[in-house]
Amino acid sequence: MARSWWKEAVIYQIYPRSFKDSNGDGIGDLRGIIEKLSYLKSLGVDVLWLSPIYESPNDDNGYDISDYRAILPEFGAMADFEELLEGVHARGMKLVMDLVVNHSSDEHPWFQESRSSKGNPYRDYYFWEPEPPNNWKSFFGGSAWQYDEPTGEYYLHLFSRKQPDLNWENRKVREEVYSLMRFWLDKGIDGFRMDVIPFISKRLDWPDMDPNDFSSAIEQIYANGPRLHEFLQEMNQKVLSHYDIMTVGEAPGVPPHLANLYVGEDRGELNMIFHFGHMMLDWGAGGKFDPKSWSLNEFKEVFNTWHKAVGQKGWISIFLDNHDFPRLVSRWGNDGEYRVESAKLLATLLLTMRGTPSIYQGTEIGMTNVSFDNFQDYRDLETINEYREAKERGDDVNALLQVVHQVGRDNVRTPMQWDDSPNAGFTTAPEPWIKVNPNYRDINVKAALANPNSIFYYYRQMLRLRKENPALVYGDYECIDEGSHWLYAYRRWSKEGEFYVYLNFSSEEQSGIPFPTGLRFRHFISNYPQDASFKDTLRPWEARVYQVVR
Ligand code: ISL
Ligand code: CA
Repeated sequence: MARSWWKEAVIYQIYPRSFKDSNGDGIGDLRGIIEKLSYLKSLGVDVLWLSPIYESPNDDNGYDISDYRAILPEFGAMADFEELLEGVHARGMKLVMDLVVNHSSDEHPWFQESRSSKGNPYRDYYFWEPEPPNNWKSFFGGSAWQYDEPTGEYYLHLFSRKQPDLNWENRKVREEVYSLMRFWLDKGIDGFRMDVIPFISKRLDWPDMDPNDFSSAIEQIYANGPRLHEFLQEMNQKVLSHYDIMTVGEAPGVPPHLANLYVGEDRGELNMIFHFGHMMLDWGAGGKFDPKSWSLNEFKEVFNTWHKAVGQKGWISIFLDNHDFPRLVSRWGNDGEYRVESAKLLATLLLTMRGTPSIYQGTEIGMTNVSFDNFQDYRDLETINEYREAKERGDDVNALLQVVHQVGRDNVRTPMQWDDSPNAGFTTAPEPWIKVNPNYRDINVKAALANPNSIFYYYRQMLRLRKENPALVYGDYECIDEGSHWLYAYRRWSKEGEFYVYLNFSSEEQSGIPFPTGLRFRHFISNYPQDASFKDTLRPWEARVYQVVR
């Protein structure tokens, strides 16, 4: 398989609003990121992915863009961006930006024009229908079709009403997108993370969805539309192939068997995708606010299936949390008694998997979910809309609050915890835009840096080991635990090395680890002190990696 820098890189995702406020207005900004570049470099990550920093009315925190070529003033000016890019490059890192072109903001001039009259030249930049042609639901509640007064027609929005879907059938729309991509690439950025890219080609016969199964609708109705790959190939020929960049498509609704259509090396589309197999394991028929339980075996099956599907032909990116999902330690680990151990176990998983790992801000210090007592403290429109709808339906909003504590997106959007001073050192303002997690006095960067056994240093060590061992990047992968309910064990190997990974996904001590016979193991890394008496036993949330001595 061809070697590439973007396969060997590790991504760190920054949610700028919540990372670091430099000017005391309670909102994270670009100069805040500049202040922390040396910190990020010392962690050992290679690529910084910034969630959107463009001009936006912030209905969906920047995922609704009103000017693709301007920086949101709250975040800074273009000069700050250029300084940031220079600072990233000066430290030998790279910068990837978010490309949100399935939809724009309704405040984008294109949409302002489009809605103004049926004959406007921008009318075809969006989808307009005299009546809703189907029963599609928006991701953020309610119908995906919104009536618009000026022309008396309905427009399509798969996300909020303020995020109208762009019409990629229109060549002019595609050219606009390619041109704005070149604008940023010519400034020297190193790639794009592409928001809901599988959704850009619509099924124009407008089939109905199964109203009781939102998860299937994503795959069968919204994603993987008829002209999708034609569009991606065109984008690649016209733009991507002219630059040495990283492209990673956010790919909800893409099942494993379609993966290589996006990322197969012979396809000329994207470098890799973020798949959602594990991220939607706990979605019930009603979607994310209707959660169901998941099992470790289903979780492992996701990784096994994706590995087989992509094989030697394509590449994926691995993530266990991001700005849309709960904190990884709260979701897949134990954020109470075994927070440190389980966070390190998950770091071991993330950084020994095949695929380019992506670390979300704060995960490197083991930040956890937050439980606000009051809906008033939530900021995410998804949560706010769900609350409003639940009230309208007469549902028990206290029960919903418990669900929000588990799955709400604000779990990962509370400010980055830098130290134990007020508001976690995120801002000098009395009130940040969203409240800090009250556990910041214990969980913060300053404390992590002062403790040699911290999660931070474990990440740093794991990042270094990954870099030193190409077998962990390019090597093959095979799950070897035979369906255990507590153990996730696998092997990674290539001509350059061989590793066995054992992860105890439980809060109990477990024995009976199926070590292979006839191999000489050398201890590689572990999240507990080494102790011969535990040779055949894994302590709660213990992660142990062995290297085969040849
Ligand atoms: O956030 C989700 C569930 O709570 C996902 O279903 C999410 O909506 C989906 O993965 C698409 O996400 C992306 O596009 C959205 C934006 O709100 C998300 O932040 C972004 O990551 C619309 O742009
Ligand atoms: Ca600020």
